[in-house]
Amino acid sequence: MTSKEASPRESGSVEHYDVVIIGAGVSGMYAVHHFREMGLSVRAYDGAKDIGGTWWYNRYPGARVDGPGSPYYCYTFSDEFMKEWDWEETQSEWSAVLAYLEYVADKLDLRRDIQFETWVKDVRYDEAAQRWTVETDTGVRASAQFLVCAVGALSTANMPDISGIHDFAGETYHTGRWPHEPVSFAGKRVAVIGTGSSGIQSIPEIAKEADHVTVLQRTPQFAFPAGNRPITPEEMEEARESWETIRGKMLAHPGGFPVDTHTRSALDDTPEEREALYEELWKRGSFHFFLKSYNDIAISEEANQTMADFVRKKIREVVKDPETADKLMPDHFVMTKRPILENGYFETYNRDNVTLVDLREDPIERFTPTSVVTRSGEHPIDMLVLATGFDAISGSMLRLNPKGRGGRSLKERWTDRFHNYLGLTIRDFPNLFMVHGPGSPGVFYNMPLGAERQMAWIGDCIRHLREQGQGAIEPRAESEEAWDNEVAAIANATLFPRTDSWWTGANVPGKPRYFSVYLGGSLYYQRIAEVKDKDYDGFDFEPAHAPEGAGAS
Ligand code: NA7
Repeated sequence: MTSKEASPRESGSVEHYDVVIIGAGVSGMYAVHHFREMGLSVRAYDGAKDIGGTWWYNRYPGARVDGPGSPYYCYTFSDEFMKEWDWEETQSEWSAVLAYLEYVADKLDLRRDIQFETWVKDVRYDEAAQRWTVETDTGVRASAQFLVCAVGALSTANMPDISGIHDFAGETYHTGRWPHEPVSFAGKRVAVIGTGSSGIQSIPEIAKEADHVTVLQRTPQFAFPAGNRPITPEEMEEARESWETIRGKMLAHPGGFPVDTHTRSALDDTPEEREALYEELWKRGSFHFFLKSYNDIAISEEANQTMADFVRKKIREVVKDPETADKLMPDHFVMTKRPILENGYFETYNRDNVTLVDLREDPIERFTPTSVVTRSGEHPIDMLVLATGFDAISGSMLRLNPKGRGGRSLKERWTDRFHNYLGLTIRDFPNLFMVHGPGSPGVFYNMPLGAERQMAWIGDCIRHLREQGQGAIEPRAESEEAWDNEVAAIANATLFPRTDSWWTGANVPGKPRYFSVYLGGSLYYQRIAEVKDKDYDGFDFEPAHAPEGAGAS
């Protein structure tokens, strides 16, 4: 690396770095390590008290890895982590994931380059200096040539705007901002709004303790057995021994998981064969249902129907009251909302202390200080749990709202679409890089691995810039348009855009409604490598105004 200084300089009250990273979650932590290894001076800022991002905030009861799970929801860049860290369950609880991230942070001494409890309130590009200026709520100001936004795809809470909600006088919690102090449900009447992953994970836990739980459901969901179980020491040992092969498989798989890609259509099998396979995968639990079944569930309506019918039948088998079971019947294409792994969710409706309100038939009219009122009547409550999700994928970038060339804000650029190139860069915002933002596979890929792969590209780009004596890089308008078309073409060949979901922005009123994730999986990493190999095809460069590293601010 050509950087002359790996430690920051100070001028006046401004600290100077090569790279400022916003966010110290899974991606931001890796960014600190990666750019530091390159010899760059780095500083990360995070509003939380410590590392973890999503895992710092989402500590609601029942919160677990809601995907293919441990031990593969992990960093892959260090063999040592795999050798040393023992995962204990296949669907680790939030506290276990946080413990792993704390171990990584200690091991790499990451915290010395992260400033916690510091909210970045303004970032602006200084065109003359070719640098970003960062203002924080603690008064710390920084300047950096590169800005890496690891702000979280699921970080900005979606708060429902319901009449009287602020008048409700009882305890109110959003699952994505769960308190660090214990929350007691004992003897309380609790209402939960939302039946996505967070609602479906927390409702069974709350129901075990609460006096009564009223579930306010807008959309019934497909949920699959999590199949959580302990990982035996032998299994952990086996994973360690075959780590090289496993990592190779993760890199090859479209979603970044160590399984073979499925190659059969659901329609190639007879109904009996399909039933047998679904039954087997249902028993195994976890994401096997998607990763090891058929390749056209998200593409063909007919294939989709076979899986959807199977799951609906399973829900009916579990839920004893037929009226409640009716309300729980999902009617969208299975998999086109984020698949959910559950631990006793449907059984919870067999308890006497749980009531399901179908908001499609019986909408919320208002809150009072002591109740929620739906069309059919009043439900007195002591506590409100908002499991209402996030302004996902683009929301945290818009909350940061960087100001680029000419002081133009991201909110001004992202009115109709989340314009970007490669899911990494945005025109008018030179030297700014997004991680897991719109236009990238983000939430459709194993996120720690995705962060590593995106960071490798960003690091190469920075190196290229410095080696070529360039001061700034920025995508062309036509590159953004072509990328947008590519993202749309891949998505439109599937059933995903046809369902209202947080993937399509439908959960947030007023948000542009379209599928902004790059669905091509590992193809994405080939595409960004091609761009790099063609000397950053589609980008404009600007020669450095001042010698490398010499900030003008
Ligand atoms: P999700 O999956 O977005 O779920 C939010 C839930 O809240 C969902 O059932 C929504 O219904 C419901 N919701 C949202 N706003 C309202 C209002 N205003 N009224 C009634 N119901 C509402 O968020 P999660 O936190 O559960 O999970 C997010 C991701 O985190 C998850 O997918 C994993 O990747 C980890 P809707 O379906 O929009 O009708």
